Amino acid sequence: MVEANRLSRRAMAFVLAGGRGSRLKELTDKRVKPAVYFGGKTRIIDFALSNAMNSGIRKMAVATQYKAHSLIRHCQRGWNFFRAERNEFLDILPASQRLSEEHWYRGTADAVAQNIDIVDSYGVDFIVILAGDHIYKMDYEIMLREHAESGADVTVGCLTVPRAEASAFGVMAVDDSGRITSFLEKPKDPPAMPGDPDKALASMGIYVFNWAFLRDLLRRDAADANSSHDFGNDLIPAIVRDGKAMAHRFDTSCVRSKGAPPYWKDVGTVDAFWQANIDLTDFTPELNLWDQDWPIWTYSESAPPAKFIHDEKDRRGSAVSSMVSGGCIISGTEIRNSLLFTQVHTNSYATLDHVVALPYVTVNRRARLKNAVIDRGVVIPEGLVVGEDPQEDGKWFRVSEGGVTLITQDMLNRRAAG
Ligand code: ADQ
Ligand code: ADP
Repeated sequence: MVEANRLSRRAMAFVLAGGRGSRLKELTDKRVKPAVYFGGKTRIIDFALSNAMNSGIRKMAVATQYKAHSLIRHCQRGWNFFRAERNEFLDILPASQRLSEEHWYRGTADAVAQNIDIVDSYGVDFIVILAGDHIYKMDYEIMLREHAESGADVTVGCLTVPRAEASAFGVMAVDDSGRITSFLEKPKDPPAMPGDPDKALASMGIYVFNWAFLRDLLRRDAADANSSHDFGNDLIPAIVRDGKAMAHRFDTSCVRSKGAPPYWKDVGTVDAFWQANIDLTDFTPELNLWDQDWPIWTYSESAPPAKFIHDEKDRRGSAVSSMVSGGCIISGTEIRNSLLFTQVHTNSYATLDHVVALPYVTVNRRARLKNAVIDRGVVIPEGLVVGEDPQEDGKWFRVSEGGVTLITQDMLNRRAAG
């Protein structure tokens, strides 16, 4: 039971899930990044939504725009357990040009601005703005409390990152009280943290606002012809300049297993996506999906347990240091350090090594796959070898900078056609 005095009961989560996002290449050809599968059962957006749920928030909205079908279907199937009669819900807000017929969501702030009347109708005091595309576990109640206690106009979630990677983020400086004194969106030359030239303080793109304050700000921003209507580009820098913006350090609210470092990942590239999934097969993974105190909720099909079969020649079907989901059938295949989603079927004499196979993949006999991501529903033909000769792989498949091969059915069809 959630305590009645929790601020999360007076807050809503607004999840931004409408960005184009193209660095995941063909994995986002048909689905937006938040809808991409992650971790064997879940999709990326389940992390933000589960965090909200586990923090005690019972009002959620998801703003969608591009390639939203699989995301909407997933939310409808998996996040339909709210009780409307207790004023609990998850609302899907497609860019439907409700207020003006001129624009889709122009930027992240516009995605909220175009739904001001809807958010108003929820009657909340606080709004927690989240990105739908990060993997992490975080208790937003702690951030809400800090926000309320400091009397800030906005509180921005942040963490330290290597300075060399900081150009991808909003980078801030804070004073001793935690007040943000400067905020630069994606600076070419990110400022370092005091006393630590190799680190920078990065925005996670997570913001807590008093709703009344944000509503006024959004109305003014909507009328500003010079604004790109984006939180990171426009609104946050303006509040740092003219108001009171506080930083909230993720390491005080992250949910982690004992001794593990704070875990927050943007699985925005094929390499990062592959690595984060493979990391789950580690002896003690930094991201603990087994934690019953902070479950990651999702829609999952009902499927029988995974089955491992010795074939007729007594070839062993086995998986070591791997995660194998329900509905999988591993028949005479040797599998190492791999993650298999629901309903993956593999056959005799095949080997999988450091492979991420999305749902409904079939691997036919004698295929040898290494360091690969296989898209949903792909049928790997008999004898296909991947991960041994990057030049050959590159002829048909997408080989990432880090040497991971992404395989989709379209690529295999082109290869089959010669
Ligand atoms: P970016 O990583 O560039 O920077 P952005 O492209 O603004 O993030 O997307 C943030 C979220 O909003 C994503 O979930 C995306 O899908 C969604 N989104 C983008 N455009 C949208 C639109 N028009 N309508 C609806 N949703 C949209 C931001 C901040 C940085 C911060 C990083 C952290 O601007 O300051 O450091 O996030 O990752
Ligand atoms: P292999 O090519 O490795 O010999 P098969 O495709 O012949 O593998 O299947 C081996 C075993 O896997 C079967 O005997 C059966 O138990 C199980 N199996 C295969 N496909 C299915 C399926 N669609 N539903 C249930 N069980 C299946």
